[in-house]
Amino acid sequence: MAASLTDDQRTTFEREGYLVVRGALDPERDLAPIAAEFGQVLDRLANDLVAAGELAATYDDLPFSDRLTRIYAETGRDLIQHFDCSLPQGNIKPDTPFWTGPAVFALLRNGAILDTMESLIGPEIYANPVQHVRLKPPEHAAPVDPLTGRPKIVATPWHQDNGVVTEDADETETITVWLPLTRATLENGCMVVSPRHHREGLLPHCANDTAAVNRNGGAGLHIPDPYLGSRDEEMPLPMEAGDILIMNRRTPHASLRNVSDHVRWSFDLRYNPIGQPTGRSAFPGFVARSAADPGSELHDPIAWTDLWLDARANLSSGLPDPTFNRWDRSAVTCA
Ligand SMILES: O=C(O)CCC(=O)C(=O)O
Ligand SMILES: [Fe+2]
Repeated sequence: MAASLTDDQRTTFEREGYLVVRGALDPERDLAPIAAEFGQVLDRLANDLVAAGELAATYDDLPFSDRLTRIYAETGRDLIQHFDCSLPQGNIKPDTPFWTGPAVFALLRNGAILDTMESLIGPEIYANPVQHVRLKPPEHAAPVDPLTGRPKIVATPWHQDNGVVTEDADETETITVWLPLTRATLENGCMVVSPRHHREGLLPHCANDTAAVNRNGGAGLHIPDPYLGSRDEEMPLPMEAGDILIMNRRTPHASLRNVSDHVRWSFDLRYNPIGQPTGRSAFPGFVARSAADPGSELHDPIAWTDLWLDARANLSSGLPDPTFNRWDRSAVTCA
């Protein structure tokens, strides 16, 4: 295992609930193909928006971040679903967009990431379907949420990843891997963690998305302020392309607002030991690595896309939406 963690790194991870591994990935080899693939997705989207009369020009002379910012600002639309490697949690239609291209699949199967996971959960590794790309636009260009009048896709509110899955996965040893495609800074909305609180169990989360914004400016499913540690414990984590952040499922974390002029671009992936519930059974995971049964590993990006196409067909067939989390919108802690 070329990229396995040292004993020191493992001890730090276990004590702090998170660890940043600097330079775990090679930006040119591991990240550039994703940027190229996303350039094509954005190109198609821009052409479709022009054809639909929603965009004046395709802006194909602009670099990715400027082009996307321009398109966010001009359309006022939340376009993230066109890029995300997951379906949304509800209202799924037969043509709901998502992106599960070969470069994204290669990232999920990245050897250095899987080696890191192997040093924490062993050699039987499942790629958990709770996975996202985040293209957080500069706040001045972000689409406005009609319900709240506030910009959308800005700060991610404080939460534990254990809190955004169903209860069956409470004891699943899910590890989160967060990685920036381009530099993540205090200004453009890097991650923030609350170290050493991961041993205190699952905290209450509020699902009420119109509630007062969380203390970092985020809205949506969040841990109410009284359950969070003190503000001076918050640890912001600026990161470079190539760095990875790994987190325990119970580490409280958030991300800052993007007050810069460019998009904060990241992926968050999750892995758990094969056979343990993922906490999102309506969505497909796959065996990423198995020493016991190498033949069960998924190596074909098209087969992966097919799993998501099947999920989309099932979830858009008119049955009630599955449950995605346990929180009751009217809970007293959320008032
Ligand atoms: O990227 C973000 O803003 C939030 C990511 C996150 O919550 C996670 O990786 O679990
Ligand atoms: Fe998270």
